[in-house]
Amino acid sequence: MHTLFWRWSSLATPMQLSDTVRMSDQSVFDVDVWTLTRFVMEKGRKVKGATGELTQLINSLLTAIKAISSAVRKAGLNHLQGLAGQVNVTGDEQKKLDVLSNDLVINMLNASYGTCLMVSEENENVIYTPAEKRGKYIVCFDPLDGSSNIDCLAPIGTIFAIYKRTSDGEPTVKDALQPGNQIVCAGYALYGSATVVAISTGTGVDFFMLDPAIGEFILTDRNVKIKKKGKIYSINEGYAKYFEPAVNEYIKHKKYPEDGSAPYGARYVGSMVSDIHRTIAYGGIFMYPANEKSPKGKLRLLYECNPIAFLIEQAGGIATTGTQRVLDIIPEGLHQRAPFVAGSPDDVEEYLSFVKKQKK
Ligand code: AMP
Ligand code: P6P
Repeated sequence: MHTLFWRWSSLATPMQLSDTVRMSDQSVFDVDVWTLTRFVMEKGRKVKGATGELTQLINSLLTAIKAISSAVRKAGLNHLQGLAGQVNVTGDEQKKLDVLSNDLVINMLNASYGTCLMVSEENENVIYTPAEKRGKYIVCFDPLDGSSNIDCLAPIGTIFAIYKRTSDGEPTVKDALQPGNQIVCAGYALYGSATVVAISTGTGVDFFMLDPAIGEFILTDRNVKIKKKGKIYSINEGYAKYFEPAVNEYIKHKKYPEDGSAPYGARYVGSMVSDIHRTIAYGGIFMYPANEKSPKGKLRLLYECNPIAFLIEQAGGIATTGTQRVLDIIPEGLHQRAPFVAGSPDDVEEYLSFVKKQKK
């Protein structure tokens, strides 16, 4: 009798049906399913000298993500929506789900014995792993990004970036202030119509969908690549009054193309993970540039810009501040902001041509 994992054939990756057992109701039993846990273990086993610490850390993080997914979907029933009354480091009022998600990630990472230090959007200072549980990794994360969308049930997400410590002895804040080009692993979870994890350890991006029936993330898209050019631009045009001229010139070009091409579609959720996942899946450009009100933009470098820039580049896209590659920024502060424009290479290059024109 097989140990049976089943899922709807529509989610199946193109695989030999010999690996699955078709049932009368058209669902299929996958007796050799590729879960994210298995995928990460397989990758780790292939690395000479790997101790399994990173694998254990990633799988512990997945436990937190599964629990957050469950909490997000029950928030209305469990009265987890609404304000927790506290205010986080960025001055946003903390919602109960924010606090719960932050605690889940911190506890699961401490329990992984893989981290020595963490940076969370919800904590002003670094979080040190208790000495007896320390490993060699630093994790920068936003436990629940887009939380202003919680009460209207719009998609929200968790974002993380994992670095290897550079110091010996006691970990310090300096271990967390590494440029994004040092990232060992980065990913996001999107709590949307389904829960999906996009993850990369530097050899491409893979998508995994949560199958709630078995509580496992199932591989659905292998080595995802972003389109060279898309048809969607994504920016909060409510700030147009404060944008630099090049940004408004670029947006105008997308709406009224002078070359006879079709105008782009506009999409903006206001939840970075949701806007980015669509950009990777469909192509196009996502923009949160600097503006008069926010000279460095709004998005945080360590736990929004860097992990997303890493994934975008792994998918064949470009992530820039408008003047430099996001991943090359040398961080100076835990919660510093960075202008962020990312997506299909042809679209980002076209935006940069408008920035260059403005400088002349
Ligand atoms: P470890 O000793 O298990 O923490 O692994 C040492 C290094 O091997 C990590 O920093 C990664 O660069 C690589 N590595 C280990 N496990 C994995 C994995 N599951 N996927 C990709 N790379 C891995
Ligand atoms: P605005 C959510 O608060 C967030 O940090 C990102 O997820 C999102 O992309 C951005 O802010 C939205 O900001 O100013 O357009 O509401």
